[in-house]
Amino acid sequence: MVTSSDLGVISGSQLQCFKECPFNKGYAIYGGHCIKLYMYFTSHANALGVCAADGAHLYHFKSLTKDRQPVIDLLYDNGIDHADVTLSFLWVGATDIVSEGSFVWSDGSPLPVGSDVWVSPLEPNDAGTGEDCARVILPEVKINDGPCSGGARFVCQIDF
Ligand SMILES: [Ca+2]
Ligand SMILES: [Ca+2]
Repeated sequence: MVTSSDLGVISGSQLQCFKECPFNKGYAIYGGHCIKLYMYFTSHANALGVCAADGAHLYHFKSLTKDRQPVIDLLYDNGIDHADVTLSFLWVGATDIVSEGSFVWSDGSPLPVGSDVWVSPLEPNDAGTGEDCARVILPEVKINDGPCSGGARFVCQIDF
C-alpha cells in the first residue's frame, strides 16, 4: 500500500509512475496499454487534436506480438469483430510527413519499411497523390499508409 508519507519522498520524473489511466474518460487497459477507440471517422489531423486534448497520442503499433491483440480486443469490446470488417481504418501515431518514405512514431522512434506491422509486401506504397499517415487496416489488423485527409476511426493512448 502506498501512503501519503511514501508519496512525500517522490518527486520529479518519478511522479510519472503514478500517472493513471483515466477510466472516467473512457480509457481502459488492454495488454498493458491505456487506450481508447474513437468510433467516428475523421482526418489524421483532427484525430491528433482529439488525442492531445486527452493528454494522449495516437496509438503506437510498434510490435505485432505486443500491440496487435490490444487493438483486436478494444474493437471487440466496442462491438466490432475485425474479421467481419472490410476496408476500414484506424489512425495510429506514425507519419512520413517530415521525410517522404521515412515513417516515424510520434515519440521519434522509426517505423522501418519491412517491419512486420506493415501489410506485406504492398505497404507502405505512397499510392495515388501520396499517403503519409499510418493506419491500421481491417480485417488484417496491420498497418498501411493512407492519405492523411481521409476518414478513419482512431485509437488514442496514454503513457502511464
Ligand atoms: Ca508517404
Ligand atoms: Ca498505402
